[in-house]
Amino acid sequence: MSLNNRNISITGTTEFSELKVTEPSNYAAGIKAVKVALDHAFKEMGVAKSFKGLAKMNQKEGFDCPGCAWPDPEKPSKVAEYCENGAKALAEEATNEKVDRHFFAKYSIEEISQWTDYKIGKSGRVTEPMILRPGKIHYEPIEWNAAYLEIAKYLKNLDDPDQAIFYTSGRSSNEAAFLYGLFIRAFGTHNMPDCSNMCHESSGVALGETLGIGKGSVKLEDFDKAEVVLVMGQNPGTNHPRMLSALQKCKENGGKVISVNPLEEAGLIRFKNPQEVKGVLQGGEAIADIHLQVKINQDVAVIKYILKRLAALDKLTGDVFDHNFIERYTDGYASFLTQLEQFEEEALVAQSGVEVSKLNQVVDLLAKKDKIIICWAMGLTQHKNGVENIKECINLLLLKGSLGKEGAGTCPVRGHSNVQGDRTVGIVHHASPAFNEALKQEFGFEAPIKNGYDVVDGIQAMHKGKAKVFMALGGNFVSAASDTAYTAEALQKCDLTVSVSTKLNRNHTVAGKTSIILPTLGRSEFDEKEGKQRFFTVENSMGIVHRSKGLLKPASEHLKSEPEIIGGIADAYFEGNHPVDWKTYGENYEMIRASLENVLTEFKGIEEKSKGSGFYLENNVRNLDFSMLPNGKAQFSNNGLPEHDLAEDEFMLMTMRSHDQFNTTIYGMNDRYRGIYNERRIIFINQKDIEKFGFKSFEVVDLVSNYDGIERKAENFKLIPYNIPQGDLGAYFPETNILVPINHFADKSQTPISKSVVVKIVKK
Ligand SMILES: Nc1nc2c(c(=O)[nH]1)N[C@H]1C(S)=C(S)[C@@H](COP(=O)(O)OP(=O)(O)OC[C@H]3O[C@@H](n4cnc5c(=O)[nH]c(N)nc54)[C@H](O)[C@@H]3O)O[C@H]1N2
Ligand SMILES: Nc1nc2c(c(=O)[nH]1)N[C@H]1C(S)=C(S)[C@@H](COP(=O)(O)OP(=O)(O)OC[C@H]3O[C@@H](n4cnc5c(=O)[nH]c(N)nc54)[C@H](O)[C@@H]3O)O[C@H]1N2
Ligand SMILES: [Mo]
Repeated sequence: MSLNNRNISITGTTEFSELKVTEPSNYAAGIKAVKVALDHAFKEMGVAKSFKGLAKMNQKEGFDCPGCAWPDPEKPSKVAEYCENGAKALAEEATNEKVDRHFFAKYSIEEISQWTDYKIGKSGRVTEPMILRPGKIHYEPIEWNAAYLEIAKYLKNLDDPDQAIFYTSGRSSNEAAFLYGLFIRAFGTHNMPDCSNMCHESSGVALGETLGIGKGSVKLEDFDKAEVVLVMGQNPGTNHPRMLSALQKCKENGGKVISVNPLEEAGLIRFKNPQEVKGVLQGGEAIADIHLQVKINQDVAVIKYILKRLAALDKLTGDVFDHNFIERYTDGYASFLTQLEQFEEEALVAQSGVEVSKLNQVVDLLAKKDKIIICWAMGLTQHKNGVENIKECINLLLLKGSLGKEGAGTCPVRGHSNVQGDRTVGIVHHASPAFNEALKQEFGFEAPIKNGYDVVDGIQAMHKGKAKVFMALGGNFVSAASDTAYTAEALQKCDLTVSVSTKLNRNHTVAGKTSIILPTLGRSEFDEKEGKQRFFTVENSMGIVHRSKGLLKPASEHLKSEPEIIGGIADAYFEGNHPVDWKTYGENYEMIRASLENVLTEFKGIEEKSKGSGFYLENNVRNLDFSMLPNGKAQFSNNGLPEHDLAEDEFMLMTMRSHDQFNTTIYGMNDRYRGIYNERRIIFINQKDIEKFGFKSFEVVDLVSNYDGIERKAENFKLIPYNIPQGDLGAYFPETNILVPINHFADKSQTPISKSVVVKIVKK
């Protein structure tokens, strides 16, 4: 694509490597996982650094794993508490490869953009601030202060603060995110798109409307006591491997696990815990007792059927639903039952694609139990009806009284390691009068009262020229967001794009007229000021706030921490004319925390309480306090079934993660558990569909989506016969993001429909 006089590829090469396919694995983890973890670590970091880093990951006096947000066990672990993919996340951050001024002098962004995401990422850590001047294709070095002044110049030149957009990816600490949000509000906007908008926003909206808090309610120990855990639309063996230990414990205590997924993911079949003898020498633990192979986006049909059967049983016995709970704590039961009656059982079963006998097994199980946990992730959130998918899960929990008690509750399994914390401390595009008032009390300035852009609105604003400066605190916006071609144009139209990054990524090539990269410390790295080590805090998926302290030697002596960078930009912008002393705040995390606890009282005592295992933030669901909701009650909801009306030759595509990637960071080319090696440009398809349409296994095809008359094409994929429902397809993102239309997203949460994209397969 040629914009700004630069010829940039938005996908990189679409050539194939050497695909090898085997049978999918029927277990996750085991000794093989330890070997693969160490192979990655040794290759990227060398042996000594690997052992030093891995020994301190997720330990009390160590650093939080830069991978997912699954919590640490309460009891300190003697052995290292990490998983294969946590080790890869660390290896990726602590790599010895460097991207410095010589690298950028050698490679233009035009050339880098031709590479695969894998190759771009493997180039390594950015070591000094770099600037790309208008019309140029090579980044050049720039001093830190000059970079701050340049950014301030662009911000001052805007006609209106709403012409700037400030993105956050969920790896930033609470301290960095709080300071960033503070600066953005002081600057005068709520344009704070966040990776959550593409991730668990549907969960936040659904949970907020039904239970009064946008977070989950379970604690880790609830898994020990749960009688049933439903794992819906989530692949824990790859994306939250440490969750498998929690499921294993649940099973050992007699609990049952049900998986609801179009694929039978390895981690849900069997788990070989590498930290236990039986996991290493014997077969490990079987995990899912029942697997419901739902068709893509038919989860509401599954739950509706189950609820209909349970309601019929309850009519007979009166003790299947928790009527005391319903009476005391909920609103909308009668209306919910009336709506439920309108659905036909047979139609629900047909629509779900699941065998009725399996559904009935789940009905029998749930009828007698009330300690139920529902876990979910992107398989539920990234659809047009993402919010309703989750509300239907809440209906089940409300009927069974499975909230506010041991072994029961909601468990949206978060993605990035501090995505939940970033939200808690103020990275939100909605204006909050209470938060604004608290900021005024603490800092003496008025924050804007207007809502800002989320990811989708932000991209459209840039595309229309309404926003001209884009800054990202972490992430890889162009590859993560939907509609790659449109998003790339939007970014390239900006006068200035700024990325605060650890590693090189595609977003640096899809640059605005001017582009700046500010290299920052990773969380595994030693962070000090005048000889004193600094720590920061994070919040995990279950609302525990705790410290994280890096220990590895930073990738370069020129790196700055995220708060220092935000403080530097704010200081250059305000030039001392603001009640906040930005530079001092940026350097002094204790001061940030002292202000944080004044603004958000649930953080009171954070300086001390964040030690060791940390402390739980408030959670109204745990105390069954629904006073913030209509009538002071938790809310039932009436949800419909999604309508897709696919033509004969159309498929439903889910875009998901391989076992060797962290979002847009590609660790390697394998998807070991699914039996795919050495290739990412593949499509999982049912064998019957291959035959029905006269394709051949491994045939090379293109994928085309057509929304509102606009055709989008992703080229060169190999068809892989796989155990997936007929009519459904699976493929990896970011390669397939080019197919996801910008203007199709979940109602209310605006999360792109990355898990239900209607596509056709086009022969070459
Ligand atoms: N190693 C590693 N860890 C990660 C990440 C990573 O990329 N790599 N990413 C992190 C982030 S940001 C996030 S948000 C999480 C993501 O964690 P997941 O949500 O587990 O990630 P996905 O690969 O998108 O997997 C979605 C799962 O949902 C299933 N699915 C798809 N559509 C449907 C549907 O309609 N219904 C149902 N029931 N299931 C469906 C897919 O088959 C797949 O198993 O992981 C976090 N942890
Ligand atoms: N089609 C499709 N699209 C999706 C999804 C999907 O399932 N399908 N999933 C969506 C989801 S759930 C999410 S969360 C988004 C993810 O969207 P993002 O968060 O924007 O993407 P990441 O790939 O996680 O970002 C990786 C980059 O972050 C930088 N980085 C890493 N660590 C740090 C750090 O500590 N500090 C700073 N400043 N930078 C750092 C590195 O430069 C790295 O290249 O993608 C979304 N996009
Ligand atoms: Mo995510």
